[in-house]
Amino acid sequence: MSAHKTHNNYLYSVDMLLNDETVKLFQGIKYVCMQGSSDRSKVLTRKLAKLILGIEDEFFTPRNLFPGTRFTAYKVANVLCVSHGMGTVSIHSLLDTITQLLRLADNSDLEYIRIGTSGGLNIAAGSIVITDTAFMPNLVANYKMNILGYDKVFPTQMDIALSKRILAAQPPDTPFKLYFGNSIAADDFYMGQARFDGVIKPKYDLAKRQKYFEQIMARGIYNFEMESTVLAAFCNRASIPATMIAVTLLDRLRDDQVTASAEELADYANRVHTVAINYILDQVL
Ligand code: R2B
Ligand code: URA
Repeated sequence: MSAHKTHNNYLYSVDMLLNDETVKLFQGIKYVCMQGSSDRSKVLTRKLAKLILGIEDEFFTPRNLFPGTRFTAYKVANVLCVSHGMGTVSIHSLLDTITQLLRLADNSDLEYIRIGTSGGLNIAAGSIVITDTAFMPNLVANYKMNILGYDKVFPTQMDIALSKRILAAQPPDTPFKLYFGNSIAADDFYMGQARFDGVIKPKYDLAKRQKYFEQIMARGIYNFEMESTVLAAFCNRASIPATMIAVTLLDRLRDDQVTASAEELADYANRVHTVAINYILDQVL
């Protein structure tokens, strides 16, 4: 690594000193799969090891490439499976950090795919939504960030070509519904997603919430989650193709609580992995 490439030699969020040895670990990456949970990232890494490299589970122990405990990164073939925590603030730091690292490691042809969970709007639990454009909770299709006291807005269109390639890689007999539409990145899981089951009693009532849901659906938004705006905004500015594949855990027109059984939730988590894996295998093999 040459000194002129960066003015940082320590990446705080992942507690990593940059030197030839650490940067080398991140060479040869094309696909970056991002999930909130570190455990789910490890599971995906194991599945990919088996499918791409033919390595059985008992012979493969994914190794976290980050020394810190906040985020994790597991590498398998040309895929990096990283965790990003919860919410726009968390994923933003991870996106910057991982992009610095991947660029230092001379990866120039990258694709970022967030593989997540969400609350659906008027679609069956267990459906998959691939995001076209991410909306803020005020129903504007951009990401607003305050820099030096000034509000700045950034476009939040995901990479359509990447989303289309992912859709095209799915078999015709996929046993769940796949939608291509918009998503909304909320500020939190409770009032930020118009719930009634948080600790603070909301001032809105069911009728007001229904009106909000209708305004959301009128914009072609299929699901609530908490990171898509920043993913799109950051990747647009960094010129990295990015999209999001999210499974819905419930239909928010019916429920606030996630009532799916442990088996159903495990099945939903597998679905979203399967969609990403179908794409990566289609490209890699
Ligand atoms: C989906 O699920 C998480 C909240 O439970 C959040 O990270 C998201 O976007
Ligand atoms: N993740 C969310 O952000 N919202 C939901 O309703 C479910 C998962």
